Amino acid sequence: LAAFDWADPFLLEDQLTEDERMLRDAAHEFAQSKLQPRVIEAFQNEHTDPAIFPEMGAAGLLGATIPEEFGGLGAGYVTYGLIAREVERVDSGYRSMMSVQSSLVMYPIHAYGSPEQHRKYLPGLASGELIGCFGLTEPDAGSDPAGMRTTARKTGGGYVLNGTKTWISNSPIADVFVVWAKSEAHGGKIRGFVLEKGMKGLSAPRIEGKLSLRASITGQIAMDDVEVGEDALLPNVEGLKGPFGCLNRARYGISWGVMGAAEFCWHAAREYGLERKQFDKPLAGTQLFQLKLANMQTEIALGLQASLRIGRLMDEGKAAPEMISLAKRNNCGKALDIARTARDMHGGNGISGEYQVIRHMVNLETVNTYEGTHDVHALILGRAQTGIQAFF
Ligand code: TGC
Ligand code: FAD
Repeated sequence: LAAFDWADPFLLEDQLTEDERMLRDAAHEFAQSKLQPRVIEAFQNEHTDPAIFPEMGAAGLLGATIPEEFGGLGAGYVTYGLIAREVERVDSGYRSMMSVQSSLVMYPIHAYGSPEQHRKYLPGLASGELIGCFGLTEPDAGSDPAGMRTTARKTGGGYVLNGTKTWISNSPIADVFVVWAKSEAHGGKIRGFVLEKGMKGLSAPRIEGKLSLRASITGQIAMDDVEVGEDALLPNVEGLKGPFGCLNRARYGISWGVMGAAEFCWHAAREYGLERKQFDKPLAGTQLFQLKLANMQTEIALGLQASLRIGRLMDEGKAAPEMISLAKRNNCGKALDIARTARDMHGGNGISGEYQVIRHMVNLETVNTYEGTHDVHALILGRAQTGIQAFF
């Protein structure tokens, strides 16, 4: 039998292609050299550096699955997941910036947009010269986006949009706004629109004072009679399947990302326990400490295998949204437990920003909630196996 690699129990490494490993290594190097040095201060001061977008763009991290002709990498979904894992190993907020840009802005423009929209937006979004955001959630429509109130009214040459989106990642610094609205001209169906910073009636105030995801800026999108041309409409999708098509990709990426945050916490707890002595022996030499490390290792190894499997199925066109719900839900919940346990294993030091585990812990509270809460994904899985919807 082969030797056991404690850090990679199921030899995930061997299941990746050479290209995937190479792109993963580049993402790791970028995240550790460019993001890790600024994150402690960024989180402490609730500061988002917009320069991160062009830096990510130059490193090839934006729009990994978008074809090369539009500035993407033309890579598969496993590569996208590996990038999310490396970025979130540093901070969930930085992964959020990357995944909104890639899955929630570039993906819908590519999948549902016109050739003109492709040319106009995708290269700038891929390079990070343009920053994007995705407006689905509203003050009175979170888990139930079908209840949205934002409307698009047809005019002679286009549409007038009215409504408020809230809790929108990147919105205060965004140039490009992918917004979902009920369109009267399409029988009240949900349609996507691409708005641009500076349009009359469009503003994006910042939400201050978050105690989670502080390195990623969040805001509202307020639309007060925003007039757009026909060319702002995403022509190729109608209904909730438009935003959900984007969410499938982002949720999948999150399932990898949170495992990166969890791995950070696991490794930190292990190292801390090997160094720190109490009762004349290393904490890592106690049964309770080892039980916690074994639980972390187990959940991470299983979670990564699930994400890898789904990524391969996505590349083959065989992934179902429920598979993604299962992995998003379970990996977020397990990562949150792991971060909380790692915080505890660091004792008093665990509450200090310097040790970083409490930052991951509070970040993961957001990740467990956005893109469909832990409970909402349970209801999606419950519906799939009983045939009975229990949302209302
Ligand atoms: P339901 O009746 O289930 O479906 C309505 C239509 O949508 C289609 N659909 C999907 N299509 C593709 N992929 C999916 N995952 C889909 N889920 C549903 C469905 O086939 C149907 O199509 P059609 O053609 O028949 O009309 O809709 P419902 O209203 O009953 O939905 C219920 C529920 C709870 C599942 C859903 O609304 C839900 O998932 N809620 C969670 C909301 C959510 O995830 N919001 C995310 C906001 S964005 C965000 O958080 C970004 S944070 C990013 C970051 O910073 O990283
Ligand atoms: P609610 O839907 O009000 O849920 C509150 C609680 O009730 C939860 O525990 C939920 O599980 C539970 N619940 C809801 N419905 C049911 C039910 N039927 N049965 C049982 N329990 C239920 N949105 C965007 O559109 N774009 C973004 O870029 C974006 N970025 C975000 C960034 C951050 C930092 C945060 C915090 C959120 C972001 N969101 C974004 C919004 C996010 O998607 C929503 O917060 C999320 O979908 C939950 O909606 P809600 O906050 O309205 O909670």
